[in-house]
Amino acid sequence: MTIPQLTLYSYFRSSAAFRVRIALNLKGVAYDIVPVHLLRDGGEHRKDWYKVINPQMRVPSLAVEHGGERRILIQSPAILEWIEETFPRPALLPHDPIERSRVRSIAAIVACDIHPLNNVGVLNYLKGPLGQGQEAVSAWYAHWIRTGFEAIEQMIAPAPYACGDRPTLADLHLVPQVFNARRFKVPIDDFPRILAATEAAMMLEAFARAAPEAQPDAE
Ligand SMILES: N[C@@H](CCC(=O)N[C@@H](CS)C(=O)NCC(=O)O)C(=O)O
Repeated sequence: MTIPQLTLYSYFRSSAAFRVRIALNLKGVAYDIVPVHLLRDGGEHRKDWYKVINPQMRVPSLAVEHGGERRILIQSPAILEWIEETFPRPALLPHDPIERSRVRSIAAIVACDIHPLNNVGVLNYLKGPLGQGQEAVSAWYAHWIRTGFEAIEQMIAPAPYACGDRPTLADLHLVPQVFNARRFKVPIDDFPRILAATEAAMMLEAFARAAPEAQPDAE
């Protein structure tokens, strides 16, 4: 198979982009990064040049160039599926369908029930049009992380990764969400399983190289 040329539109602190960086690193696939700053100058993701790439004006986006054709993928779950289907090894899902479903459910708690409530646009809407102060916004942020983590903590038994002896989509979602929690000083010390799985994953070069501080646009 000819390997497509990949360009990831990323922001170092974006946890959705972090998931995709981990997946590409685990698969050993090369990619270029084009940083898109979410705060500078009103947000580069809102500029016309980026809107052409991603009509939703969010990161990540993944440009796939192959045989003279350039296609853009958006939405990290859809991008991760494309990565898994295009580069099947190492697999990011277990073989057993029940286990696959468990992994997907942990990923979905993060991607569908925590992250969408806490992204930049939502927090700005709380602060701006809804007139909420920093204290209320921080409480909101912590509430949704802790609510999701309470469920995930009961669903995993690190061995050493969230769902067994290999990193899966569960770890790809969990680790960036833990980074976000720490950045916003959300108390998570009472989730020892989540912390153990995160620590194990971060020992892997693929995760460490995807971390916000290792990015070319890190500040
Ligand atoms: N469901 C989307 C979420 C993407 C998303 O919200 N990305 C954030 C950064 S982590 C973003 O671009 N926020 C910009 C904004 O909310 O204006 C995905 O998983 O790709």
